[in-house]
Amino acid sequence: MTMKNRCYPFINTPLPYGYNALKPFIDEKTMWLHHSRHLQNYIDNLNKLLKENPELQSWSLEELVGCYSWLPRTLGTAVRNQAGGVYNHRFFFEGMAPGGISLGDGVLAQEMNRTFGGTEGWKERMKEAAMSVFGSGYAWLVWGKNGLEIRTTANQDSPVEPDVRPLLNIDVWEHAYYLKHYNVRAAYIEDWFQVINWHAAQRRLTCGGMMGCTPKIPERIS
Ligand code: MN3
Repeated sequence: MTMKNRCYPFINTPLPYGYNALKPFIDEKTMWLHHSRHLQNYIDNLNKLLKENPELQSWSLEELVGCYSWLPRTLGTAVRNQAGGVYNHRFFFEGMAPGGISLGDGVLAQEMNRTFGGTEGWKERMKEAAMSVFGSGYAWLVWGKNGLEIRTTANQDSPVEPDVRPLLNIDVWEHAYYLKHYNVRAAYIEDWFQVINWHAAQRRLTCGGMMGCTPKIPERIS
């Protein structure tokens, strides 16, 4: 994502891979619908909201997602849902790559070993968390105050908070898997494990931000 796209008006940048590139784990039609329809809707709704609320046009996506609670309640809820939908989907798409990119042996690999006994132990815990989301939401791997943690969020909520650095997420809304995996969320989670971009997660841990290159949300926005 370019700096040009860090605040209003947001545009739907192309995926860093083709819609068919995650096959056979995630199918082309699902990726196309998910990116060009679902994410596009969130972007359009967010732009509309910001057009009506110009004081928020200089806020970055991370600021919108992390600081919505400072806004009047109705506006805050709308920002939380629409900006969250943009942030969470971009984060999800950037966290995958054709055939997956392995974890390697950097800092994140060491922390994965320390916390989960390696990626296999992590997968068990992550799968449990992703299966536990009732209805629509996400499961996340984040870097928190005490190291690596698994979290879940409902709807389009995001764990963008001071002292928390999101590293990976899996979208478990049904639209993310229903065409290929029908109602079998567990099979979709197993397939997602095959396309994780661990290089992106490592970058996010080291540098923060969605792409591993943007600053953390500030303590206070006036
Ligand atoms: Mn989705």
